[in-house]
Amino acid sequence: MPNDPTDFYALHELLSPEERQVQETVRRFVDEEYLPQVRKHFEAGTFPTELIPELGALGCLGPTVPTEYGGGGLGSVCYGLMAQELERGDSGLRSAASVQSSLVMYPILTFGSEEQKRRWLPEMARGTAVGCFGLTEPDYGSNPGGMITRARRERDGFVLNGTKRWITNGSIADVAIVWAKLPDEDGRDVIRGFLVEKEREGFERPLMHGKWSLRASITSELILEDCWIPEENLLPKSGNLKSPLMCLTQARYGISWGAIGAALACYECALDYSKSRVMFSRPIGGYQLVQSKLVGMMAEITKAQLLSWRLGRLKDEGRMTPEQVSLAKMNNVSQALGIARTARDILGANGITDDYPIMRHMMNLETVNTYEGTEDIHRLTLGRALTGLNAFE
Ligand code: TGC
Ligand code: FAD
Repeated sequence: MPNDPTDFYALHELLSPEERQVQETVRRFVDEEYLPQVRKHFEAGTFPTELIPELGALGCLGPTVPTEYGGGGLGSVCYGLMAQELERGDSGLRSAASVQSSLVMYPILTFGSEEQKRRWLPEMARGTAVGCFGLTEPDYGSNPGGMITRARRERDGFVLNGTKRWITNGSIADVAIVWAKLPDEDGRDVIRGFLVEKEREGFERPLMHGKWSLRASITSELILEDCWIPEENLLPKSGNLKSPLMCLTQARYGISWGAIGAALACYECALDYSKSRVMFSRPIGGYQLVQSKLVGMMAEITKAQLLSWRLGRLKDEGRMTPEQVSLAKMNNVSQALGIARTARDILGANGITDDYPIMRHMMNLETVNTYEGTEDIHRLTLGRALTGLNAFE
């Protein structure tokens, strides 16, 4: 075989020794520690919380955060490869790590005070504290700028009221970053980020039930009813919708890599199966139609790998744009979902069982295609960039 079917363009040659080592280490952890238990958790609708400190020890929590705050001080391709390997296990595992790294540690690092950074970042990097990110509301998903959650100034602090929904890690988080509207000195509403610790009065975090997707992940509501927090819990440098959107750009970058992991798991499974499953006179992989499907999967994985790798290099050079991230998130997740469906087809009836990981990945990818900006939202973001005409108004 002249080419590795999972790395057709020899991408590993574009990685540094450190990047390769990070990838191998996380891959081993997923194979040895996570995959043996994922079926149990997916069936029960639970997340293996005891693995969170292990993710910390592996460096998967805040890998790009500077070492002075307990982070890994690594580059963006390392972060991407971690996301890829975690999601090869399950999107729920990658979600737990990417929320912590990109949606909680990143805003604390970027918009937080020195005290907030020292208080939370080292513990979060170790996985001894967990965070969540509350932006979406029941009536404001794709359009978070319309959020209803509000803060008002009271008793040297703020009183928060509102409901956030679909919040990953909400029920297990020690602290939530809650985005809410606060009037400025001129009475104009400005979206600000607030740190709300789990024990605050007036703060409930009920678990959401009934998901067919991302079952091995905690998803919760955050309910704030006259919840008072002190002045020092405001993220002082946050301001306007741009702040949470900047966080989303970080997370979407990681998701573009993560989706490749899920796609690889499905594709490798289908490729193996096609060589051993005999129907009519030969292994089904010997039929032209099946080969065409396998080649289509491999081609899309190869393109996705190159997109994310290039994006990572641009990110480290400080040249990555949100629109480039939209393209990679939209393309890679949508292609991964298509690959999962095709892989399921190649396995026939066996493909719908939990003896194989495909259906689990397929169901997960339905969420991944929706959260962090739906496929439509990224398409419209790109359409706006190309034409200069804003479809969101
Ligand atoms: P718009 O006028 O476009 O933007 C307002 C300001 O923000 C800037 N901006 C961005 N900055 C950084 N990164 C981005 N991706 C940015 N997008 C926009 C923009 O330049 C502007 O700046 P300024 O200086 O002019 O003020 O705002 P809009 O209201 O028109 O909304 C645009 C839209 C629809 C693209 C945005 O609202 C959007 O992205 N909607 C999708 C919502 C979303 O993705 N929610 C995700 C929730 S979190 C989640 O799903 C976590 S899942 C985690 C897991 O389990 O892994
Ligand atoms: P809607 O915005 O109601 O969209 C419904 C449909 O309408 C979609 O197809 C969409 O593309 C389409 N649509 C919307 N507007 C337009 C338009 N202008 N033009 C064309 N089509 C349009 N959020 C958080 O804040 N934190 C989290 O940790 C988090 N974790 C999540 C975990 C899970 C398991 C899930 C499922 C979601 C999570 N989310 C989280 C929420 C997620 O970000 C939202 O679901 C997502 O942004 C879409 O919002 P919505 O579900 O309200 O869909």
